[in-house]
Amino acid sequence: MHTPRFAAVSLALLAPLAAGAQSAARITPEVLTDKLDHPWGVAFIGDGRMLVTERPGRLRVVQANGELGAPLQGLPKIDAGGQGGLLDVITDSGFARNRTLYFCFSEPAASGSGNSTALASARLSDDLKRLEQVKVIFSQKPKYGSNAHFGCRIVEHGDGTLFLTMGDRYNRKEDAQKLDNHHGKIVRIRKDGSVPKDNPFVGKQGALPEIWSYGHRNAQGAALDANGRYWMHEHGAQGGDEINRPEAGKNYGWPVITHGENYGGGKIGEGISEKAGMEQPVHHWTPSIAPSGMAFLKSDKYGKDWQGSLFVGSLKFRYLDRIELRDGKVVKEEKLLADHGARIRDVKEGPDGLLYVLTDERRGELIRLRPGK
Ligand SMILES: [Ca+2]
Repeated sequence: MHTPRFAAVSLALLAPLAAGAQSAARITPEVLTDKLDHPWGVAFIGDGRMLVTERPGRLRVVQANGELGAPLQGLPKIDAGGQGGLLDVITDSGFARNRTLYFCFSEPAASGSGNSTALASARLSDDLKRLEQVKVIFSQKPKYGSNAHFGCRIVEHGDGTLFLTMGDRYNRKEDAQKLDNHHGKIVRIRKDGSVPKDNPFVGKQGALPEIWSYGHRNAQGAALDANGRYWMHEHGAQGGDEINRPEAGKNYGWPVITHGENYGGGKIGEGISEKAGMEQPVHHWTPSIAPSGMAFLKSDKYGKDWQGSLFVGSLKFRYLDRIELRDGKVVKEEKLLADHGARIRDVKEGPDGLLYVLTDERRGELIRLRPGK
């Protein structure tokens, strides 16, 4: 059995931030396991157990003490490689009754080459060893030959629909402004894969009816806030990573407007950052932090002033960002886990009110953040 390892948070690294020392003392990272290969998403299935995806194409049950189960049987064919593979997983809001989960992955084309992001539902077997009734309920169109920008964060909305983020596939950024494809979009579907009648482009000639919002680049984080509103963040290019609160039918600007530039310099699109008919982000990061994972903290386990904070992982700068919002604007950011030195892939609040973090490494970790030293 794997013994959890404890590490103290260095106060020195967090000292430049206002109130950083006070907050740093508030968490102790408890590494439950470091035996995950590029873990991407974590979901909670009761009794302290979790489901964790590994990008190469495995889904495992992890016990409360960090012990890993064997990979679950029953996954569909996955086109793993580059940024693609088995990506996010969530449990249904009725999981305790129906044992249903949803996962997304890079799906190979049925024939020929190419892939795209797909979303599947399944039932977790009673013995926790396999997936049953696996059904692909949505496939991003078109299939395309790229191993980048799959997006792939799943959120169940309060109305029972599923929101899925999808990237622009890196080389197809112009598609993000066109409604005849799913590149650079957020889609909203029902749990059986059907299209809700009140989706914004239902009945519009030439538009795919699953689309909720468009003009996105590559979103690897999404979450509901305490009021049930849907938020997400997305990678910019060089600079211009964004937090958005996508609303039905709206255009979030990529690649026409951005606060970033091309890798190595040079303007993107029209080289402008605002335009009529295109939404401004709630917040943008330049330089890019390469965000992944997103959670609004509901519990007061870390003190009242952390309750409601937004947590976002940084892959590039290797920290967990705690973000305070007021009136829909970012008023404060605080770097956590900076001395842990790992690319943060996902962050979720568990049923115990504690935060859980995945690190994007070959020996990837599942970390529980314990309150206090
Ligand atoms: Ca934008």
